This record gives sequence, C-alpha cells and structure tokens, in this order.
Amino acid sequence: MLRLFRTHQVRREEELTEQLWEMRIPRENGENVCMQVLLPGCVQNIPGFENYRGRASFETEFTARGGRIRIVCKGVSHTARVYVDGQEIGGHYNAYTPFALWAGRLTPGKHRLRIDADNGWSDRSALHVPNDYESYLGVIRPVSVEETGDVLIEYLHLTPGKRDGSWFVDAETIIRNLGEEPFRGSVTLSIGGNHRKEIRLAGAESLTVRWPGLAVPDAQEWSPEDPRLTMAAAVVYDAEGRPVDDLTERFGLRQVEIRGGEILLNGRPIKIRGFCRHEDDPQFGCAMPVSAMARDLALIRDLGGNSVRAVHYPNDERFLDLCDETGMLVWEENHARGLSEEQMRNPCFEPQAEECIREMIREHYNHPCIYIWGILNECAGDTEYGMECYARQLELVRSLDASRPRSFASCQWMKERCFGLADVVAFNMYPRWYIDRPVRDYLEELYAWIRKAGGEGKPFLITETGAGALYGFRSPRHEKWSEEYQREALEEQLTAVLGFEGCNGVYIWQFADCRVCGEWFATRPRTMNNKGIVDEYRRPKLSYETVRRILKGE
Ligand code: ADA
Repeated sequence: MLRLFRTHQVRREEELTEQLWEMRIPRENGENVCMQVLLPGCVQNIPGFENYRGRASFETEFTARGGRIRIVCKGVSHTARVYVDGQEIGGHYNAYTPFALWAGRLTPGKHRLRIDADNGWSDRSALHVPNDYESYLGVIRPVSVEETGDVLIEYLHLTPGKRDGSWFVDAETIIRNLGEEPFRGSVTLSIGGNHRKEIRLAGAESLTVRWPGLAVPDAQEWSPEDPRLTMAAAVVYDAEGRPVDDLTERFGLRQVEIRGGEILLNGRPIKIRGFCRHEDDPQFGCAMPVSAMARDLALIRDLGGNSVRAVHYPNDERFLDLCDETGMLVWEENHARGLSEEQMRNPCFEPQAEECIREMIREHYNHPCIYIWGILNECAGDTEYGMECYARQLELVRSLDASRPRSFASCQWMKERCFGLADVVAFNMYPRWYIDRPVRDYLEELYAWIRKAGGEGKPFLITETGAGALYGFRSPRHEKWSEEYQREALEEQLTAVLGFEGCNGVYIWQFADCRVCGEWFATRPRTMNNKGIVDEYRRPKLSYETVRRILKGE
C-alpha cells in the first residue's frame, strides 16, 4: 500500500512491494546468500543477519507497456543504486526520504529491476552514523513503477488560508514536459469546483501553474478534534481534451500561527502532550507495516497523547496519512541526531541535510498533521560554524514553506547560540536521569536562560524528557532502570513541565523502546534505548498508567 488514498486515476502506477523479491547478500568468501524476501523489509530481521552491516541487492520483475518508466522508491536504507535490465538509472542517499528515477521508454513486456542497498559507515554518509537508533539495511518503504507519457505533474501543493472568516487555498503545481516536442493543452484543478488553465510547454520544459486564493465551497475545517480532510485533483489534458496525467492530493483546512508566545491552530492555542517515536519494531525493524503504525497511534491516543515528534528523520507517508486522519499533530524534522561540529564539517553534511529538507517538504507539504518543521536535533548549535549551518537550514525551510513555524531541539545547556533563529524554542531535558536535580528547579533556570538567549516572547517546548526502565525490572529499592524509578521520574518531569507558566507542552522520550546501533553506545543495556513507556513489543511499563493519568488531566 503506497498511500492511504489513491493518488492517480490516469497515470499507471503499480506497486512492486508487498510481494517476494530475490535478495542477494555478498559474503566474504565471494559467495552470495540468496533468498526470497517480502519487501518492504529489513535485513536485520532475518535470522543470522541481526547485526549485519554492508550491502544487499534486491531484484524483481515488472511490466512495461511502452510509456516512460519511472521507478518510485519511498525509502531505501541508507544508500541506493538502482538498475533496470542491468543498466544503472541513478541512486539516492538517506533512508527516510522518497526518490524517483527515470528509466526512459522501455519496450512493452517484462523488465528487471534491481536495487542495491548499503547501510555501511563511511565519510560519504554524514547523516547515517553510529547512533542512538539503528540504521537498518533494506528496501524499507514501498516501491512502485509508474508509466507516463511525455507530460506529467511533478507535484501539487495546497496552502490553506482564511480571509474574512472564509477558507481559501493557494494551489501550485509543476508540470514537466520530458519530450522534445512542444506541448499544448490544459490543466484542471478540482477542489469542490473545477478550475481550468490553458498551458504551453516547450520541449524539455517545466511550468509552474498557480491558483492563488481559490475559494473552497462547503469548506470543512481540519482540527485535531475533528480531522476533516479535503481532496484536490489536478489533471493535464492534451489539445484534443484527452487526459494525459493526473495527481490527487489530500490536505486539511487549518492554519498554524505563532502569536504572543502561543502556537495557534485555527486561532486557538495548542498545548502539546506528545511522544517522541522512532520507526522501530522488533519484528519489522524500521519497515513497519501500516497495521503496526496504526497500533502505535492507538496506544499514543490511549495514553492521552495529541502529538508525535517524528524523531529524528522524515517519516513514512502512510504514518502521516494516519495522523492526518486521526488528528494527531506531528513535529517532523530532517535527519540528524547529535552531530558534533567535526561531523558537521564533513563536506557531505550540508548537501545531505539540505537535500533531506527539500525532499521532506516537497513530499510532505500537504499533510495537515504537520504543524512545525524541525531541523538538526541536538547538533553543534553552540559553535560559530554550527550556528551558520542552523541559519542556512532554517532559511531553506522558510523558503520552501512559509506556512509553518520552524524549530530545533537543543541540548546545549547554557551554550546554545541558535534560539534567536527559530520561531519556537525547544529543549531536550533529563533532570532525574542524566542530571540528578529536582525538575522544577532545573526548568526555572533553563527557561530564565532561554529567554535571555533568544527565546524571549517565543513559544517554548520541552521536546524530550524521560528516564530508562528495563521492562520487567521491578525493585523495592526503586533504583535507576527499574520500572518504579521511571514512573516516579516521569511523574515529576511531566507535572513540572505541564504546570510551568510559559511552556507550550512536552514530548516524552520516548513512546517505545528502540534498537540502537551496536557500534554506538556500549552503555545502552540490551543495545536498546530503554526509555519507552512501552517496551519494543509495546508491552506497557509501570509508568503507562501514570503518564496516561497526567496527560489526560485525571
Ligand atoms: C537525546 C536524543 C535522543 C536520545 C536521548 C537519550 O536527547 O535526542 O535521540 O538519544 O537523548 O535517550 O539520551
């Protein structure tokens, strides 16, 4: 399943995943391990390959009908090279963003697709580094083959707004002519009614078509309490009126504004009661099926959560689709966690982090659940060079989407230099875990400093707080790592933050225990980050009921 709704009626699209592929893993002795695997999937979930780092190739067959073939990969971890009939058609870096590659016009009939994936560490990989979550190996999200004519719609972005109490939409679509011949025809956009424009494109030309300020008849507002979605479809017709390509998108009529230290959604202040969540599951790795995503969302809702912080990378679109449908607010961020200045000075870092921002915003622009864009979690915002990177990336975000606020989660206690650059200031704090200090005291000192350090008058979020607990470790002494300790730490942390004047909410670190890279942190028991409110199998720890009671205000 590529999305939770159908995006094309005209363009031919065939999903190639949810079926068996041939997998080959090269061994040191020069032989290959071959087996059939169902994709999406992670190599680390195959018995015997739990700690595998290296390469694997995945091969399947698809049918062409004579059009232009485009291979769409929603996520390959972490570096991909793609081949059609043995010819390389391109590659991509970063597990968590989609990409599309053209294979040209293929003769009608069967063709072979091969995806080579690599999850190894090297200087060419600045974002995937040994870290506090696993960088899996595999085709981790769906793959499809699309067939188009010469002219196609690249994307359709919908930006809702309100004027004199009525909703309108600014729509923008990019149409591309891949052929050499000029194209004459029209494009229609339907949101409620139909809007039509004549178009002309020279050979190999792209055209941006805009519909500013379109009124929305029978507008249905999207809100967390009543998440009503609106469909929009663009169709390109040739001069004879035959449809040549189309794209259906889904969005929500809602507005996010920052005013007077508040984050307003449709004019009303929001208070975040959220969870940080990695895409991770003991059975599926990061290649989670929709059913497992929906299970997580149901648990987060049951816990009283109204928001997910998608750490530390752009999430699967189907998860965002579910959040749109259930009214779950999302903080989404580009891929980066805890990079030092030295790591940020890797020549690959800026191009890779910026490309991730471009892909994330281009692909996820229409999701009403995303209320804020984040960048660079806990990177070197305390240095001159780090600050330049934060400034450039926040500027890039603004240039791609002026309709959402921007932020980053800092951990640079008394050293952060970038708060002045963000619309919302955010801090990850662990009093009672890494720092033995009463939470209220810590928070007062933190907030007093943040206001002086560029945060005055801005909304303020605690983007992480929590404590570790090993599932099943109950102890009358309530020491660290026991479920009792976690429950008490969270009670103090959440009570302090939610009752703190000037704080707009909290994200608990974290929803579920997740796997970490074996190469990274020897001090993580079980090579897991154990700060979940549920363990990796989603079994509740003692803290579950306490967190639920506090978040629900009971
Ligand atoms: C950080 C980081 C998380 C996680 C957490 C922890 O704040 O952002 O990815 O590593 O700490 O568990 O220590």
